[in-house]
Amino acid sequence: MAALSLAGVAQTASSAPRNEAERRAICAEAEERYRTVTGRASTDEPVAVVLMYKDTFCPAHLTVKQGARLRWVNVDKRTSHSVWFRDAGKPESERAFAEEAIEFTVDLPVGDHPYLCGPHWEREGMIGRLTVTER
Ligand SMILES: [Cu+2]
Repeated sequence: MAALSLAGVAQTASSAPRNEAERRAICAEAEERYRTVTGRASTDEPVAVVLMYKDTFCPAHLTVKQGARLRWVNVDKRTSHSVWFRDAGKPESERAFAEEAIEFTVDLPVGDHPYLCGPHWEREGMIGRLTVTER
C-alpha cells in the first residue's frame, strides 16, 4: 500500500511540467499573441525575446553571449510573471503585467542557468534555462 501511495504522489508531482507537444502549442499561440500586440514577429526585435504565456517561457531554453540584451515579454491577458535567476543569487525581477516586458543585460557567468517565474515555478513548473557563452 505504501508503494501505491508513493506512486500517486510521484504522478501528481510530475503532472505540472507540460509535455513537448503542449509546450509547442502554447508557444505557437504566444507568438500569435505577440504579433497581434506588436505587429511584428518576436524574432524581428533587435534583442532576443522570450515570451511568457500560460505559465510557460517560450523558448524554454535560449543560448546567448555574455553582455547580450534579453527581453521577456508577457503576452498573457491577465496574469503577471517575473524572471528570477535564483540559483545565480539574483533577486527576483519586478512583475510584468499583460503586454509588459522585463529587460536586462546578461551579466551571468558562462554556463547553464535555470531561471524561474516567481509566482508560477513551483506549482505550474514555469521554469526556463539560459545558456551563456563567451562574448
Ligand atoms: Cu509566471
